[in-house]
Amino acid sequence: MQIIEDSLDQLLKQVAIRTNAVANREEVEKSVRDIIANVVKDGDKAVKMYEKKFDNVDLNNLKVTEKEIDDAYAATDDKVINALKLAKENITSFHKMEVEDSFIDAKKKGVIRGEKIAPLAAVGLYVPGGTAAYPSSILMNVIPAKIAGVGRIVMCTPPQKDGLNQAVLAAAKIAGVDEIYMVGGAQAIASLAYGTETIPRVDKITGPGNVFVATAKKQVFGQVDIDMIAGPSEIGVIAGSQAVPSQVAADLLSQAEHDKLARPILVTDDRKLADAVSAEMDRQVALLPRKEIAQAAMDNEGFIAVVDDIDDAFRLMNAVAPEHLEVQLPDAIEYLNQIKNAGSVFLGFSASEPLGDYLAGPNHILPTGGTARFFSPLGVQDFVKRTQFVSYTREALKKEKDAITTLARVEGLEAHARAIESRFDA
Ligand code: HSO
Ligand code: ZN
Repeated sequence: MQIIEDSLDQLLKQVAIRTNAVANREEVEKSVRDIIANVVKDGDKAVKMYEKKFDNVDLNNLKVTEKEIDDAYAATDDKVINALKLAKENITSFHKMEVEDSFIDAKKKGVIRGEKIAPLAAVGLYVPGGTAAYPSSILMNVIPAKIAGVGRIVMCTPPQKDGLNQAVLAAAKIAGVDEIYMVGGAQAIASLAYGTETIPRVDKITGPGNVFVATAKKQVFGQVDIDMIAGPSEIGVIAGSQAVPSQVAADLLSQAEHDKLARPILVTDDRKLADAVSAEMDRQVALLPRKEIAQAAMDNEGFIAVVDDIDDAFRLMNAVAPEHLEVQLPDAIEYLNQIKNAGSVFLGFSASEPLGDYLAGPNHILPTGGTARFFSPLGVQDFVKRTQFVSYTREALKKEKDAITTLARVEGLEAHARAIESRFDA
């Protein structure tokens, strides 16, 4: 990978150029708009037409049957089932700690105020087709929704030439998905957002997808809620001289193999480590089944930056705001406060990123493309909404009456003022 050694100012400039979000192409926006309009107009008929057009399948039934799901589960290797169950246990115990409580306050005489947290009624999960259909991502999406108390979890995934991926169906069963539909692309997102005769309308759509899916999610936002728009995976590693080059290289490659536009980044204060990691990556990438993808990511997006000291490494990495950040330094936990922008942080020499992708328990649906500046990992909080409430006695209202009517009249809203005063009419 390219090694850059420069002043922090110059490196920060380079990072700013590299992390600008890619604009969506206009034609995609237009065809997605048409697909959504047709699904709204013609429902299942339009969905089947698009499945024929884009996935080349004639679908009679969009819904995957219970039997198909049970058969897939039964056909999945026990080792896979057990690994999924262990992952579920860890993800569940972690996400249970995210649950927020409703509150009620009655400190002021005659006044009750509060906020009630309640689950969304129905959520839709999009699972991409092909090799990007990850069983682990199903657990990561569904478990927080379940813990939040979501009543209905609907999954959409495109039909595949040789049938749906068994491990995906098994994961859906283990996670507790309620129903699965064989629909992909923008037509799936439109169906979930507006509902068809077969596919129910949901309140929120989560899950990654290609540019059509991402564009459709943006276009239906407001009709439904969506999670963040997932971009290619990123891994930032901050490592000092004690790090083991072969391990740093292996971790960088773990995310490089996701996508040709994945972003593996190492920032170090040790030029020798930079050279050794670069050499290791070249050696290891050649041995990977997905070497073309990983190599493209290294060439397109990857870089190694050599900085003066570890404080500068954190400054630079905060500007990158990577999806995953590994801190391969002794006493790594001591640096937690220096990390301002990162989706998920892996502390110490043994916390290799795939630990978080599969098993540790924190979510792996994370902000990418620099959006860790303002977005958070997917969690229980994403599947609830808050409703606030108040109750006042007449005496309590009397004390605030003048302030309310004053503000109402300053805004020229006489009926507001009179509504309050009506409680005190003789
Ligand atoms: N690293 C990916 C998630 C994933 N990895 C799924 C393996 N499977 C998200 O950034
Ligand atoms: Zn991964």
